[in-house]
Amino acid sequence: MRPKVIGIYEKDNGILWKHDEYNTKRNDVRRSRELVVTTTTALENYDYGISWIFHQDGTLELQSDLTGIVLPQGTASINQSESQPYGKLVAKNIIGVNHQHFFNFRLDMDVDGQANEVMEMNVKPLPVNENALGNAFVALETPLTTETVAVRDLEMKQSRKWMIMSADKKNALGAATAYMLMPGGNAVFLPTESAEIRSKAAFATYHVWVTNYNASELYAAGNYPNQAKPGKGLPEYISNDESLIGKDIVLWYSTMLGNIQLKINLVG
Ligand SMILES: [Cu+2]
Repeated sequence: MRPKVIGIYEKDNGILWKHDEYNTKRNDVRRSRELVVTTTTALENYDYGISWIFHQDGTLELQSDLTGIVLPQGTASINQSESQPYGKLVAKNIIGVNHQHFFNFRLDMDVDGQANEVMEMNVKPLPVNENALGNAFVALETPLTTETVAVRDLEMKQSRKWMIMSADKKNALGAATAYMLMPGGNAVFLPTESAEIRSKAAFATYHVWVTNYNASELYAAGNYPNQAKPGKGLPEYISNDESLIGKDIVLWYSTMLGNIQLKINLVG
């Protein structure tokens, strides 16, 4: 592993856009070329790849890759049929232990300047008295106005997403210029309410936090997560509940991978 090294490369990723026009029988296609900036970090048994992917349609994509070896634990078992609630047998006498990975991304947003706002979007069906055929639904927009209000979770049933918007600039159609946070796969923090890790890793107990920019607020779990007192990091950063209207804001997004080993055992 060489320190302070990043990889920068372009790659083809198939179709960026296509359309086959029924009326004119014309078929157009444009290929997608991506610029990838990547770094890899080995931490004990795991190797983590973090790649920023810059797309031609303006999308900024973050891809996290996990490789290396699983978290192993010895066991007397040599047969999967024996009870193993905390993991799955990956070889004779070895289980891959159930565990979670938490990634937090600090995104210092400046969309069309520093004066930004955050809007939460929830898609909901209209109530029955306004919805005769039952098929009407709307995207409701709710501004997240202060730091303590902007502690949020994903909600798949409402296709919840967050828009980081300019507070004063409009696009050609009169809408605020904006970037939208498009969550990928995620999970929830599994330790119970009484688990000590909740006070040390409070950032991971919610998916989204938003703070006012502060040059000293760099780490979701605080500067010294292992030996610090509880409540450092994001809970401390939002404790003064600053306004998020027209501010230089920082968006913090936590994503969790639950590793439960799924494996076809081909060992003879
Ligand atoms: Cu893992």
